Amino acid sequence: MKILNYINGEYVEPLSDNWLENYNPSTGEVYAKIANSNAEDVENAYKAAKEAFPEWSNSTLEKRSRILIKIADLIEEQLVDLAQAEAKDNGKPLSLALSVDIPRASANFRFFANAITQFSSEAHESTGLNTMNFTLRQPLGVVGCISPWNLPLYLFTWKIAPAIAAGNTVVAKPSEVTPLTAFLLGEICTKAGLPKGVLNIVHGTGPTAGQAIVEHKHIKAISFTGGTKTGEHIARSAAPMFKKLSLELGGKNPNLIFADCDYNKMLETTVRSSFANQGQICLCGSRIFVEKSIFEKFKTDFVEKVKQLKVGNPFDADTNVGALVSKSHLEKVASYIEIAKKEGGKILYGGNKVTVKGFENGYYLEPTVIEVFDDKCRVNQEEIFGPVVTIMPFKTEEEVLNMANSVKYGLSATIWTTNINRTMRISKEIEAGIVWVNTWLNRDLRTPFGGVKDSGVGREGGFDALRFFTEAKNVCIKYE
Ligand code: TXE
Repeated sequence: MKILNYINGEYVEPLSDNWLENYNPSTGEVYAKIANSNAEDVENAYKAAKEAFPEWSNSTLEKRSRILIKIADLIEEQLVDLAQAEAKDNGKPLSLALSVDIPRASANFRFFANAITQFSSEAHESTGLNTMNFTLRQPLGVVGCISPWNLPLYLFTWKIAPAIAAGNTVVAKPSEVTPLTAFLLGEICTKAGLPKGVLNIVHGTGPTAGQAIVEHKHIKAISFTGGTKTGEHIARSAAPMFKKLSLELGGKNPNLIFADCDYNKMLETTVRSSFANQGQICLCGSRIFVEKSIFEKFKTDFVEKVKQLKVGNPFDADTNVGALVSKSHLEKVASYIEIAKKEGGKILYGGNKVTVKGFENGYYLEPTVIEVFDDKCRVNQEEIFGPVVTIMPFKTEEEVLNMANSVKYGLSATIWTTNINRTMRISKEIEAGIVWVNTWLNRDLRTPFGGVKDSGVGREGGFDALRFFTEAKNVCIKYE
């Protein structure tokens, strides 16, 4: 199988005839070749996008909205095929792709199809001066969208949908580790009647194809989700060109568990927030802080629940934890377990690679729970991005807040308490872009999504995304 670029509404081979190998992480086998595109392919994608821009940016909102809804419908119709593709390409449980990834990809298009019809700009009347100001919000032109491997179609469409809804045309690159569903999206867009060149999908590596998008002189904005180091590199390349940048980067999110919480609900959700998608979600709560009075009970109950998680092949209906995305990522995550041991952490459960019968070469790891004794240790400070969590007790609100804020990241935080005063105090003081109280991964697509500190800059979601993908222009009219 060949994963081709989608440029100007057609599937095309990379000009260099260079290919990468695409692995199935649950078996460790290569099952497809991926176009290894270079700057020339990106240039062709840019040209198609540039040509499509005038007509698309002047199309009616009704037309754009109708096409986006059609794309959403087609994704829904192809739910099972797309979910199977995602599970095969990424290693995640099929059940998760069926219930979360693909429905959310469809929801992204449906949401922005509606949002664009409600997006409006401001007017400022300077009373007494006979002046009227209004703001035009115009699409930027050709924009770049670069996405990671953990939630492939989900995050790819989270960028593309608002970009095209706002009237831009796009050059997009999915992760070279999980390109399959992005490849399938091309055909869906054609079927939905998206005009040629509005969305162009280029496959290839970050340093070559990705970098060519970032460095392209006429690509006006970059919306990126991925690792913090890559984000830093992209910012360094794009900032001198004065491009608009939205960077959604890593996280090391704290869970603050107080003794007065709804214990059972907390326990169940904390298992999910620790190990969903093999812990490979930037929003996973990888640092668990528990109030001292319930710490021992929590440890026992949590480990008991984690033991019940079944590590297995993504296609088994009862699999809870699938394969990690790649061999190199498995090795990276496993190396942190060794670091934890050296640092004096106590492995309460897991820590070993798993051999799954019939899938012996897949990249499986036990869900791992580590008790740490110093919140400054590396496993508690660095993003591991796998099925590994740390736990620690705390005595006071002040102490836990200090520990929660002690990392360089600031994406999300989860607080478990029934005390409304404490909820407010912590929500205001915690360094995070998203705070969940008594819930996790509860998303309303209208809300601003993004992080502080090394977790990125900018906000996606709702009108924030539409503002990012448009330029505000003030028009000031003096009248007599
Ligand atoms: O991501 P990369 P990687 C974290 C996680 C993980 C680490 C590294 O800790 O272990 O990042 O993962 C493209 N110019 N997250 O290396 O490289 C790349 O091709 C332009 C958190 O796999 O950041 C891919 O499409 N693009 C995260 C995308 O960037 C470049 C999700 C992301 O890949 C590029 C994934 C360049 N120079 C990993 N270099 C989250 N926030 O959810 C790479 N890319």
